[in-house]
Amino acid sequence: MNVGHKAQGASKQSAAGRGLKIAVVVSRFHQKITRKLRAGAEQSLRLRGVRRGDVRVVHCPGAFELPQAANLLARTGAFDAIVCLGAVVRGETPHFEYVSAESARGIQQVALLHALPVTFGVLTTDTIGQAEDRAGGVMGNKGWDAADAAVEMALLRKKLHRHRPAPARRT
Ligand code: INI
Repeated sequence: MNVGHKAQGASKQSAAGRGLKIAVVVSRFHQKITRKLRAGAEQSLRLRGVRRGDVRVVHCPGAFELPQAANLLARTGAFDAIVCLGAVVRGETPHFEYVSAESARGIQQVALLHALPVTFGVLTTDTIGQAEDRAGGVMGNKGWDAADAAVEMALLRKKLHRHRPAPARRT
């Protein structure tokens, strides 16, 4: 599958992600698009050295449920980062605004609540064509970008954790 990664820094290949455990949540709404986002994310993770066996993929109904699924994954404590993938396409109703805003807000909320990188690979477009362009088309693959950001943030989190002050000792 063409995941459009050439346009977005395939030069960043390195094994820095080896040993990281990454969860990927894929929304089933607009599945034709989100499947391509998933392919881009998986390829990006592989190129950064994340092992196939260290990637857990789960599905949820729509972008609205991405934060809920991410929250359940974060609570397991088993992952260094979570990648959220979805596609919200504007229709004739305000539904778009609610779904896209709650998805973005909820994903950031999970990240802050758990001090865990949770990245936003959710397309919010006016048309399906624009979504296709960003899921391995002329505008690259936002699933790839979200996975790349997850690895970078997971490494930053590990680095900063090493510099945490030791917990105060009880006397
Ligand atoms: N979910 C999406 O992921 N993308 C959409 O474009 C979309 N639209 O347009 O309705 C959508 N709706 C479903 C929503 O995410 C929830 O799954 C649903 O409301 C049940 O809670």
